[in-house]
Amino acid sequence: MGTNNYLVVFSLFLLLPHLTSSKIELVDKGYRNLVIAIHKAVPENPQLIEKIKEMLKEASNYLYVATKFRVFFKDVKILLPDTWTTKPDLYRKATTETYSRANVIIAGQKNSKGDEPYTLQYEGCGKEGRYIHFTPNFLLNDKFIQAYGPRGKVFVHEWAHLRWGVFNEYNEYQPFYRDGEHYRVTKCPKDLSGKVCFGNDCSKCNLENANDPPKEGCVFLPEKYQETSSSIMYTPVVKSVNQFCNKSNHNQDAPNDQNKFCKLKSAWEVILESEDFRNANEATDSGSVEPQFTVMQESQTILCLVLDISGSMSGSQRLERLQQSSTLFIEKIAKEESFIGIVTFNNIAYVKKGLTYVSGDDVRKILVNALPTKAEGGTNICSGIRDAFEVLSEDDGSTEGDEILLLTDGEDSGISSCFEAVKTSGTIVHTIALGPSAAKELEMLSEMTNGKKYYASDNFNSNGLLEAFMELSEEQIQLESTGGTQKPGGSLVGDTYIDSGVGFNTNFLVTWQTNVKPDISISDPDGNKYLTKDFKLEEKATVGTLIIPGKAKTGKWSYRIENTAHQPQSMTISITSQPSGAQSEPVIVKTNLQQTNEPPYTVVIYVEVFKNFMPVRHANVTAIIETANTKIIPVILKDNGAAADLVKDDGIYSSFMTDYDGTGRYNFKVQVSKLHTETKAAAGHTSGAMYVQGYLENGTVHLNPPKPVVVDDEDFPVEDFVRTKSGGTFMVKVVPPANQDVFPPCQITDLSAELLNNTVILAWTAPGDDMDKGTVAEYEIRKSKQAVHLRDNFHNATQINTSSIIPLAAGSREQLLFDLEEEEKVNNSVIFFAVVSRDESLLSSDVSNIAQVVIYHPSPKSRDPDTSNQNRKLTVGLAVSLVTIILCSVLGLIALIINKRNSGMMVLDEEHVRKKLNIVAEA
Ligand SMILES: [Ca+2]
Ligand SMILES: [Ca+2]
Ligand SMILES: [Ca+2]
Repeated sequence: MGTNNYLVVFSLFLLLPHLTSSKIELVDKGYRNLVIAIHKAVPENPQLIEKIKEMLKEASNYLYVATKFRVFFKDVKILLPDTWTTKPDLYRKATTETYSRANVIIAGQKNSKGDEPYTLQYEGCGKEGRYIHFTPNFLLNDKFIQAYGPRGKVFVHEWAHLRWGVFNEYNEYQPFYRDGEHYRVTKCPKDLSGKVCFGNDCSKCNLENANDPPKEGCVFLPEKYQETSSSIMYTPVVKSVNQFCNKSNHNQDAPNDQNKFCKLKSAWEVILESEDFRNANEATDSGSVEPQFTVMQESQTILCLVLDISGSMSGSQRLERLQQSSTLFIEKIAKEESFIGIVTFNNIAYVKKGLTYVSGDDVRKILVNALPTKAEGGTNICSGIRDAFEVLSEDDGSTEGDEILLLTDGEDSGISSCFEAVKTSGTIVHTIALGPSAAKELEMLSEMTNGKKYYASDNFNSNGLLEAFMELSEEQIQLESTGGTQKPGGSLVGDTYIDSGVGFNTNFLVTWQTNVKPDISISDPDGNKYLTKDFKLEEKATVGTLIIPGKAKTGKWSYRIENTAHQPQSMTISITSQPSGAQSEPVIVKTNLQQTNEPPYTVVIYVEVFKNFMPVRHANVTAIIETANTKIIPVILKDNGAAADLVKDDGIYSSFMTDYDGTGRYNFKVQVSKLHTETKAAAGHTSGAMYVQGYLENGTVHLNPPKPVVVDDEDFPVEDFVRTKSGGTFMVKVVPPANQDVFPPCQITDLSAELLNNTVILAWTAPGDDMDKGTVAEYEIRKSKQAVHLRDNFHNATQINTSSIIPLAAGSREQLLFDLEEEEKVNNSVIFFAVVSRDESLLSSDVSNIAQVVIYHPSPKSRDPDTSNQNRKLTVGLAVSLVTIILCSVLGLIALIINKRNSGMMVLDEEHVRKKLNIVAEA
């Protein structure tokens, strides 16, 4: 019925990709344009450059073998920060490469896990990750090679996470799993040889007794030299390992992320399905795979404002807002010692100010005075860009590495005529589309140059234009940005919170609409007030700024802005601050938005909330989406490991957006806060290389130093904070028909199963009618003795009666209890479960993750009368917790069966088990 119609409609739904990191190209088997960037705070050390080169040379060879001669690293760019000494003879000037868009970052310390390399990866199986993170220490210090493997091989492990979206085959939190009457090591492939040892003693750890799980401290030590060539996603420490686990040797039983997120598929199968290989046949070895390196350095900012002054700019107070925001940019955001030029355009372009060295307030004033005050005529964006190229060439005859900030409201059919010139210019172009009519191709300029792209609606209250300008500053952290229309005598009132991680150059920026300035009052945490007279008011623009001298006091600040005009007017406030430089790193928020171009054509919003690269948990995160028709759609994002959110408590907050409002440019920002709640930053879930505790060589145990202890949450308290982050713009080209249900419920990813006596307890987070919104109509739950059967042939598996379930709203916890059938009560057998949900339009979700229970009757021997009371309790706890699902919700399990203070070794936490039993009993 509606389905065909729906497909036709959506076949036009080709959306611009939301560019998030540098685009790596694959040409003739060689990856090009891989950018490895060193963070500003890393002390200058040319040896780091050599170590990066060494690592990539080794990685290129290894990758070539691992992919059976399909790909290697052809062209690698190493980007140095501007804090390092400039050496024009050695380092080229960077063009469109930036640290924030780099594929690999070399930066500080990650978290309590110290120097462990990892890849930030949270969009799911087969999806590209965000970046790989190495610490300088990891690159410089050879002691890590023992535990992680040679750096080049580790790089390929991380590369597989980043490029192809495969996951780890080890599980730090669940190193062993029950398999019938035995325990097995969580590894791939099963035949990777080694021994499970307790320190040097390999006789104490018995895996052959289902009644007796491996003791705490028992670890698997692989043989360093063996025949097995798999697997890189387990560990490259073993010398012979140079392949990924494939269809024939993949271990589907291991409770690892690869099985969990990739539906029991092997890493190699997922890799072969990637765009890199989908259409390629096995290749033959063809010569040198040594990468070429270009060492580049960030340079001072050389930027040209390119401002639209066509006739339409005089409408909707666009020109006034352009003045407001450009003034702010020149006065507050442009860095001292940078160069700025100003070009305006309508039918033709005008150079209003050539490249000007920014030093001191007087120069800034001159630049502000050159801003346009009149709007008339047509729109020719390319003429503006061409004049900007001339301005940007004034310093060195070149536009390479320079930037353009293009602001336009205009339709311009000729915009593509300068695409080629822009592409070859080496200039980064940031675009701001103002109002609903700007040329559709505008954002292409940003995409082809790694620039940022924003959309600001004509809604004066939404502050989009100022937020866009703020985002162009690397140093400024936005705390608050809000606005509203006030009646005469009405006030915009609110609180904000300045945490100790920020506080320098704290800037309160107030805008209004008419020539009647408002009455402003700002109170610091001690009640001291800053009034209108303390603000610096711009002559031409309706904007006032207040910079708090020194470091703004930590704590709650309040503002009140009263409309003193005789007519209503719109007023906004935006509060920004800079890192205080204290020991405490500020909380950093980043946004990421993905549009799918296959059914069900959803938008997924992700927000990363980190402090010093550690996830910040339990924050309130809301995305504020402004549609093309200036409708505001708030979307609450969760870090609960359900629906769009891959992993619970990893500092990534996620949600689907299904609520469209017309085609065109949408704009979004996120508000993140943590006020009066306990929030901790903690060592979170990561996709990274495994720290191997030791290895066997000719039968002898070689132990590595113990892995740095995972520090407890208590060591990283996060104080109250607020943040606002502009996410930029995305284009919606087709919207679903308003009267048709096109969105199925989202896939359930956190199904868990437990067995208590003979009762199975299934639990999951409810999806909704439309992805994660609303309520589903029904659940279909099936079971099988084989996990793969449920995955591949769900509808033929045995159905479980779900008539007792009345579905709850999306995000609620659902539970179903039912008894085992008599014939299922076979000791040491396994039953798998999966769920599909449907909405009232009969649209079905994907098959959920697969959960399992192991039927296990403790033998009478284990109830030995000699066993102490304490031990008996443990045995009961054991019976309950060991049958707990293994394939899903690995992290959720940790709390139940693993005492995390013990480095992830298996220890039954009695209290947790008892609590769990009580919960179940109450239910
Ligand atoms: Ca230049
Ligand atoms: Ca998450
Ligand atoms: Ca639906």
